[in-house]
Amino acid sequence: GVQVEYGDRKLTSDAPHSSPPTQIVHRPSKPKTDPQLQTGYKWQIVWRNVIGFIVLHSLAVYGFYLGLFGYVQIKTILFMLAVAACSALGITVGAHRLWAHRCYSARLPMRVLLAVFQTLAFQNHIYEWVRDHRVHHKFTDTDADPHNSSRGFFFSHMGWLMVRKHPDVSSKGGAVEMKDLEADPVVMWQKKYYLWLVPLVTFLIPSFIPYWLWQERFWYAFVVVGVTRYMISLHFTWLVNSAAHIWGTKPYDKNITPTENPTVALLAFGEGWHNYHHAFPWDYKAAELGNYRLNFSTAFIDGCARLGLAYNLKTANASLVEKRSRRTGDGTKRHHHQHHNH
Ligand code: ST9
Ligand code: ZN
Ligand code: ZN
Repeated sequence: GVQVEYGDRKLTSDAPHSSPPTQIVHRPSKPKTDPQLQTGYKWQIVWRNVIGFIVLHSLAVYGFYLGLFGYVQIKTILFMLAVAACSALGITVGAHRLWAHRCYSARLPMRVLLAVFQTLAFQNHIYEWVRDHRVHHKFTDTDADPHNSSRGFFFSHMGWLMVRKHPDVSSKGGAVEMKDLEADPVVMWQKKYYLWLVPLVTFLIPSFIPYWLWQERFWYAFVVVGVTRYMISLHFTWLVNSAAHIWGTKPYDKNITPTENPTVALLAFGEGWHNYHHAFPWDYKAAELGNYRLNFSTAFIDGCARLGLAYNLKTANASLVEKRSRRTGDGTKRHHHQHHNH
């Protein structure tokens, strides 16, 4: 791989006039102002992923062309939207609110369905997705955060998937609890067969269905329903880590980077109310606002609860939210003043 310097001071030992690395490592420990300089971390590009993303983006541009200029049938486009919605639920309702945060419990049929949907999304298997996400919550915006937003928009959006992880991610992340997932046979089965499931579930089956059922060209279905749909949902997901850690208000906690971002909430099925989510990560709504405001995932969980498939739904009550907001919020939340009418 290619080594690129990270940080603003030179730490390489191969330069003849710089001090050998041992002297840096054994320096008497001072207050650590910049831990990156202490560890001598350099980022290392993973070209396999860079090339993969270039190919996928090129195919997605072609997919937009096929869709916008009428090369594919309307049925194929509608099917693409349905597949995209299922994969989004696999991430929001499944990987995120069920498996990463345990905001509610789900019966076996629901877990199986969510695992299939999560496989459609091809965002790593549930176990790896959850481990990265729990580490993100525990060490937000430090070097141990896999998509540390203090390294800029591009890194937190997709750059983190094209370089080796910072050593802190595994050293500190190793302490994160994962026993609950190891006890879930659905999660462990998907982990075991993930390499086989991805080509089949993410790409082949969604491309064959339009070909079999309404004689779409297989190649067109692959480009539109497989690749283009995948890239759109990846970018919408990534916006939660980039845009919703940069732009927006902080009504619940002004001391953290996550924000309330309605645009991201719209595109990411309700996951853009990210300041609230980091303040109350165990809330199954991942938002304070009621009436399913830009939050289809919450409506889906409520529907499953009505069918008896989801239970133990956890949510923060109004007074708890109010208290937190008054204590640490930035003042953008409308407080409900108590009216003394008598
Ligand atoms: C993708 C994921 O896109 C997106 C996640 C977004 C999350 C958003 C969350 C927001 C809320 C929900 C929003 C929903 C919105 C829905 C909208 C819908 C429209 N802890 O990883 P390795 C250790 S994936 C503890 O290989 P490298 C561990 O021992 C896209 N330990 O590191 C591990 O070994 P093992 C498709 C950890 O070599 C070892 O380190 N996928 C942790 O630095 C090596 O791990 C890709 O593009 C941890 N967190 O490689 C693949 N992490 O696993 C990308 C690691 O055996 N991935 N360890 O236990 C890769 O190729 C590589 O991971 C790498 C780093 C090159 C990025
Ligand atoms: Zn976050
Ligand atoms: Zn979360």
